[in-house]
Amino acid sequence: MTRAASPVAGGTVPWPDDLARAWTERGWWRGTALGAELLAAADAAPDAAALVDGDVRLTHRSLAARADALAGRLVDDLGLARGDRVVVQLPNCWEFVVLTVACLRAGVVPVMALPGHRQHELSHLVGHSEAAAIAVPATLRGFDHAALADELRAGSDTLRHVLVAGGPVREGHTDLTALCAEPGDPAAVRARWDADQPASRSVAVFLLSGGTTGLPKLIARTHDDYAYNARASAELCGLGPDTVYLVSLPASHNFPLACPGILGTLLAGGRVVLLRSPEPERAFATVAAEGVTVTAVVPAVAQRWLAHAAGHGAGQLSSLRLLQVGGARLADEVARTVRPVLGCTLQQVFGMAEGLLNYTRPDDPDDVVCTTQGRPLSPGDEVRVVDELDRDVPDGTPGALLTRGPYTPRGYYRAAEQNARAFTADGWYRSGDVVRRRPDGNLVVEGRDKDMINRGGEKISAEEVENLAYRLLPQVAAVAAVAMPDPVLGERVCLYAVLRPGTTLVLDDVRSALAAAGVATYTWPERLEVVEELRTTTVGKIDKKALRDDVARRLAAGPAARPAAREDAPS
Ligand code: OOB
Repeated sequence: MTRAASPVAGGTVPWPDDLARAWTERGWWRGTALGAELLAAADAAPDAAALVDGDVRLTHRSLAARADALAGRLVDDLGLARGDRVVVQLPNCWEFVVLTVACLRAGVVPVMALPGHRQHELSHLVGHSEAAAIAVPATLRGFDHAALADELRAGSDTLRHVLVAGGPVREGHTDLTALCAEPGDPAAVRARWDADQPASRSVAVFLLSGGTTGLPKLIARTHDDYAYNARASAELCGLGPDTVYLVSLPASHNFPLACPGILGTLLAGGRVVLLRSPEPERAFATVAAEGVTVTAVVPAVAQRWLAHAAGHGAGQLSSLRLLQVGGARLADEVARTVRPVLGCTLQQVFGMAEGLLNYTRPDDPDDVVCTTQGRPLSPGDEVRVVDELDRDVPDGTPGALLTRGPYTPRGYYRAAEQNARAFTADGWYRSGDVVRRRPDGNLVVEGRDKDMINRGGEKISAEEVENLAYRLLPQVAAVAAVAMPDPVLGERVCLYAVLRPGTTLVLDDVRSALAAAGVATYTWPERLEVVEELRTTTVGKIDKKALRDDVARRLAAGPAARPAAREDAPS
């Protein structure tokens, strides 16, 4: 039996009304639906290319018409209603963009899952969002997403529809690619949604938190705030109708989605080119073939591109104007090589799905671009750098970053307990990042005080890895997941374990148990240290800093101690 899900609005934490009014008066919030803004941008250059995915090329007119048509089909054929949730787990394909715009037009809320998520994460997302539908590829990298979607549907009392992109489509599933077809009467579908728009303060999309506590939390981004996020980012980056933006990071991540990403490029009347992975050979050829001007990568990918260019030259990148790098800390030495080796301007981006975006500006001096992670996007962004007692520290002193602003929500979706910890009473988000503010306002990320592991931009909750270890491994008496340094990805997961008497455990046991439980591969530990005890701090907490130092020492001790590293880089 399916049941009706509860309304989204009940689970969100709105901004104070006086601020919402002030931001509207300043023109940051436009009081319109993001889908309507996208269609207005499409009207300005209907015949220009908007979307390129392999052989598929859609004009702005076609993208808009397909999105409006799909919005109608979701409502009329599938019975979805405004405010219903759709978990979106698609690779970088044109259907992802049509579906996202369709959802924005109809007021159906996409929940932006990542392609790497598996049963463990997806069942949580479906359950917590009370999703009515899920969109997946049939198979991807050998994994049968359609079969998993069936399992999820069987285990859920809200999930009714499985939408499959790119076929083959089985009995009982809906062909998303077919639903994305051009309408017979574009003017009619357009008129319908122009006349019936979602409220600008309602939820436009759910992004996922990088996660420190357990499974990903949902971040409700409204039409007003997310449109501002994308529009202001596009303006800062100088995007316009001539922009050709390459997406090779997972499109559902905030960075390539709206910073300025897909949405910012479409709002600027530019063209979005989709690639399934940032693998340098294809990426370079695509930049050359499509005349790509802007793209976004994580530091690990930037390093692969730099290495590739060092070997093969950067001639194919001659159209590339701006390379955005963010998601994890870019080393200053690597930053300095971007212009000489790749021949384009570097932009560092220090952002979070929770809102705040910091950018170096395209015309900043080299010192700022290569040694800082930029400054806030909006004059409305408030940033505090504080000590353990939440007292402001002077510029130049590292402290915890707190933030509020016109595109930083005041709480996670339906998460009262976590909100009490992650947000102050007066609405500041505790980012968990340790930063230093320079007198010129630029921030330098020095580290973090949150229990998260940043594997090349993919965020892993240490607590979740530990919870799973306790649940799945009867051998363990105590565990701690910590970041170990890695030259390529920055960090990988190392698991420390104290075993019960008479038991043994090797890394393969840990990984097999996680595989059997359907846990996303990128979160699996890549090294196991079995120890007699876990050192604790004076207050009795596991001393993670000591463990991080310990594994770093062991790694430095020599190749024999290196982890059985997987070859896969972040995709
Ligand atoms: C981006 O968003 P999330 O939500 O996946 O992760 C946010 C966290 C930040 O709190 C910080 O710990 C880390 O990722 N981070 C960086 C960074 N950019 C993000 N740490 C150091 N240097 C940077 N440049 O990662 C994200 C969202 C929008 C745009 C760009 C990145």
